[in-house]
Amino acid sequence: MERYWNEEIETMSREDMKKLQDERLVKQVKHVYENVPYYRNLMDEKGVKPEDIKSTEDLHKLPFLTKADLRDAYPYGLLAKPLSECVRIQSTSGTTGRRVVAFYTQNDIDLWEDCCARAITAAGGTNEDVCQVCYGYGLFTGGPGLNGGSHKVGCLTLPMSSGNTERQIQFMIDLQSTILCCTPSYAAYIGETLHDMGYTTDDIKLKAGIFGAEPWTEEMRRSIEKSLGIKAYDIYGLTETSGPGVSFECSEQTGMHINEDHFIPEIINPETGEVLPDGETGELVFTSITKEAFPLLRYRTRDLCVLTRKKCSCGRTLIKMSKPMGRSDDMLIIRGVNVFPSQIETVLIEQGYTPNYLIEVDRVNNTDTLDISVEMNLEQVSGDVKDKEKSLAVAIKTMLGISPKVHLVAPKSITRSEGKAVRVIDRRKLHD
Ligand code: DLL
Repeated sequence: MERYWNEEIETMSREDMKKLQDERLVKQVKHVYENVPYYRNLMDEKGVKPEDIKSTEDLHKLPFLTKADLRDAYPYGLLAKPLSECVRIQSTSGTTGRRVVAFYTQNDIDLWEDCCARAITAAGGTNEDVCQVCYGYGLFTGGPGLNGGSHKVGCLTLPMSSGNTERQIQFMIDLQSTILCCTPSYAAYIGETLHDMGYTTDDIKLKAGIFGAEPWTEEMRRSIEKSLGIKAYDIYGLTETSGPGVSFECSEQTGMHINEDHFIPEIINPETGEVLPDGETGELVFTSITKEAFPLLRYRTRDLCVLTRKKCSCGRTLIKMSKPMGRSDDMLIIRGVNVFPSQIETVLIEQGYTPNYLIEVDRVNNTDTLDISVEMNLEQVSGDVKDKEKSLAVAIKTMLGISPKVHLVAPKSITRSEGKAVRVIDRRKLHD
């Protein structure tokens, strides 16, 4: 039987949800206009007043906010509450430019943790569970968010953070963890280490994993499910919108339900900003209608996905977003062709390779080059490696339309990830 954390909200009729969103949106726009001069200026420039926003139908009248605005306004420029009412900051793990700093009142933390509790409950979590949280703790939102959600549900919470993988497994066995929360790439690494240590899935009690913070494919999902003997659930979010828990997967595993009582989603054409109908792929935009300290309106996530309102077998009425195929700025343009690392991952796993790979792009004599190093497992090492490289290159060409150079490399030679995996090195950027 499907469990809900907040059945009333999660299964609310569309009419009631719309009413709730309308009310909250009107209030939020007023709150932002009155308290955030930066956004007030943007609204004034566009000639929009809070009174013009009466319902979600008026959302399109509001200006967008982008990461560039967050950088401009760093650190306090988008704060909508006095510092005396803020109790926490979290920040992005970003390596370029200024970090994004997000602020929380106590109420913001409560609502955020509540969203994570919904995700844990949808993955089957109850107060009988032992929940091992191996997302990073600290400024990154993964650890604190899932930790708070796990407490709310009443799970015995193991605040492991990432790293020290053999110790993770020892705790998993000794304490009989039933739920694992980490990035999918770290989950794959934990699965691999479990088997390397001589254990099997019979030695652990895990039943579910809650994995997110980076793009991962269906093929990767199946591979993790097999190596850990679990059902793997996706979870999505970003620092700017509090962190994990903006959306989460249910037992149907066909996309993530968005917590629409807190976040109104839109899909736009990333080039023109035009709002697209449900079912079309575009950039996801969120308006947070309950956040007090850092309430972003029409924030452009740069994540590309599709929204669907198809009825879900779990009974939730919350709209669903597809797995983001990557950020619009993660997309590689190689010899004029759009390439997402996730497309390459799909082919590799389908062809029986490990999810350990590195994509390197460069420009030689004005031509883009694409080199993909793929790790073999022990059985793959025997036989004609050159032949295998050729046939993998053909399979990737069929998917992408361009030819890569494939290098099959020795087992364990590609660095494992304990957080967000780095799968692409684009050297063209270094020459520019
Ligand atoms: O990654 C928050 C998070 C923590 C989500 C733990 C889920 C689990 P940021 O570091 O700000 O926040 O990165 C946000 O990561 O815009 C997406 O591009 C990507 N991302 C997050 N979840 C997913 C997912 C956290 N399930 C950025 N699938 C987002 C694909 C994801 N990409």
